[in-house]
Amino acid sequence: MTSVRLTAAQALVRFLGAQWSERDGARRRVVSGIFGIFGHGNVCGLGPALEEDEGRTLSFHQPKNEQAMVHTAIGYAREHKLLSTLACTASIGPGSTNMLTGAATATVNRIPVLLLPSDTFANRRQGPVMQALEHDLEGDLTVNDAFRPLSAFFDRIMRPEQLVASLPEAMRVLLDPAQTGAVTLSLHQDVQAEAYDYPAELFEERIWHVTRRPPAEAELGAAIEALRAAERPLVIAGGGVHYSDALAELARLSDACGLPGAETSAGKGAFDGVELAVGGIGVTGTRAANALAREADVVLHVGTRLIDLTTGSHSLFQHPEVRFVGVNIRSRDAHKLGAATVVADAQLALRALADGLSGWSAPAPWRDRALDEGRRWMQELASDLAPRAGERMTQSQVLRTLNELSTPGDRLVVASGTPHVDVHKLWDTSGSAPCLMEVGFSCMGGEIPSALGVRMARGSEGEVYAVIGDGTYLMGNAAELVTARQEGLKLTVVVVENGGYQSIHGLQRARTGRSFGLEFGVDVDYAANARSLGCASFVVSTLDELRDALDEARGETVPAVIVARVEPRRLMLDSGCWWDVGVAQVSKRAETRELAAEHARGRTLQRHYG
Ligand SMILES: Cc1ncc(C[n+]2csc(CCOP(=O)(O)OP(=O)(O)O)c2C)c(N)n1
Ligand SMILES: [Mg+2]
Repeated sequence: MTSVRLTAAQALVRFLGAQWSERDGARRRVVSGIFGIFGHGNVCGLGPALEEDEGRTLSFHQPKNEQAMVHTAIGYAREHKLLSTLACTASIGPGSTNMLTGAATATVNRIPVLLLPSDTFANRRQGPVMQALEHDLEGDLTVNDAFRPLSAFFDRIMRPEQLVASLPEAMRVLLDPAQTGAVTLSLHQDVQAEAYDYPAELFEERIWHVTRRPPAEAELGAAIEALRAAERPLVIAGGGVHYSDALAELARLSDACGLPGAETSAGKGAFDGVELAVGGIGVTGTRAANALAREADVVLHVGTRLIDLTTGSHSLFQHPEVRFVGVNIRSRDAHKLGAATVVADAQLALRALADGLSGWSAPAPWRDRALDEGRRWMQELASDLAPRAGERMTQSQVLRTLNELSTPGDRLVVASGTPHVDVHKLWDTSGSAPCLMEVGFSCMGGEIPSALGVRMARGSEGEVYAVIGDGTYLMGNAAELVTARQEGLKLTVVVVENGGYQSIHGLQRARTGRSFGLEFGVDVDYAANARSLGCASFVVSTLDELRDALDEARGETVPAVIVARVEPRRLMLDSGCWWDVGVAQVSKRAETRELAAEHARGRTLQRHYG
């Protein structure tokens, strides 16, 4: 057996450069680049290995914050439909723990990212090193153990030869759509630099075939039977439909069988161009989708993990005999709501369902109902979007304008605050930009770095927009605009200035009747801040100014930031879907007690679906 003498870090870099994914005949690098901030934990171990990587198989990029680089990897992986991602290296201690929120975002949303936190010395000759945890009971515990519950796969590399077993396992998990998430290899700083005679085969090119799991006949039969019995069927499409590239199959099923279709946040755009599309579902969805959901007797959920925003905290489906059919590559998700399950790739499962349902269609009155509800929602939306006397422009008008001026080659990234709520309700993807919504973790600060990842994946094509609130701008990761400049990557960020954490403020006022701790009360010059980071910046207070700014921003080569000053407390029309939050059972204030009691009455809608 031939061997190659390398440090663990060199072996890691060489291995990653030889890994490819393949699906439907298209090959991509599993990990095509690495983001990193060096500290003493990785600067002399992984650092030289990257610098000396002669083939430059891994491009190196320097972010400004470790959490941000994980979000960048998430955006990159989503744009590549989870078939390619980025690695992230951080120094021991705070550099590594800064990645925890990113790890959680990736794993909660089932998005592959490769995390390489640095760790203490495996040999422990130094005594407690700076940043060691020194746990009283567990001598081998370090702060990096916090990654364990947040990772789809975790391994601590305590000897260089462990990589021979660990690296292929890391690749397997990254590319398994039923298991993927943050894959974390915690690298002791001494081990990174230690040499070993690695088997040469480890570095041979390897193609990881990402196969599509076909549906099992028995599951398919039961699902078809359940759907054929439906009088009021509804389909809910989640992010899995996008990752599986199953939009055409979904459209064919819906069109052929007259199935109304609703989208989760991650599934936004899944029913693009479909006649019976009724938009977003759940708490942030449309009244049309929610009206149908309340009466649906069979709900087919595809590629969704059915979080509370989607199901209205298990209150949305009110038909007394409602049944569910779950299509998902993850068995756990397929089984949710007591569904008849089809554990399979969405594209194959939807194709098989359409074949099996051939000749059957949902009753005409229900199809007409979907069209009526859709029309009514459009009217309600139009009147909600109309200017009101005495009001400044609203966030929803800003989004509608951006929607009108965007093209299918553009991308929109949203994750938190009212931007994600409003985009789910009003953004029309047909003829406009597809949306990447991260609402599974809804991480404030994920947007700009994630948009950067989308831009890296797309090259120079189109515009990549991130729409964020002012609170999100202040919370952090706006410094990634500097990274964008360094990398020559163009982004346009729309910062909606409403003077506070207004989404939560709206919730607070609705559930407690109070206003406490959520508005800023100071002015901030966001445009000047963005300029200081080297961005082109604009401040707009009218929709005409916004149109001009968007036009100018398109022509910019540096990142652009558009600050939109909107009516501060104006929220969009509600979705008609109840949502459970913990409300106070005791309060000194009568209004809070009344609102809490009203909220608690909503709990009578909650059901156990099996
Ligand atoms: C990292 C993080 N912290 C806290 C929250 C809870 N949260 C959700 S929205 C929000 C306020 C967002 O404020 P802003 O970005 O100004 O948007 P707005 O609500 O005003 O539209 C908060 C605090 C979160 N989602 N993410
Ligand atoms: Mg705000």
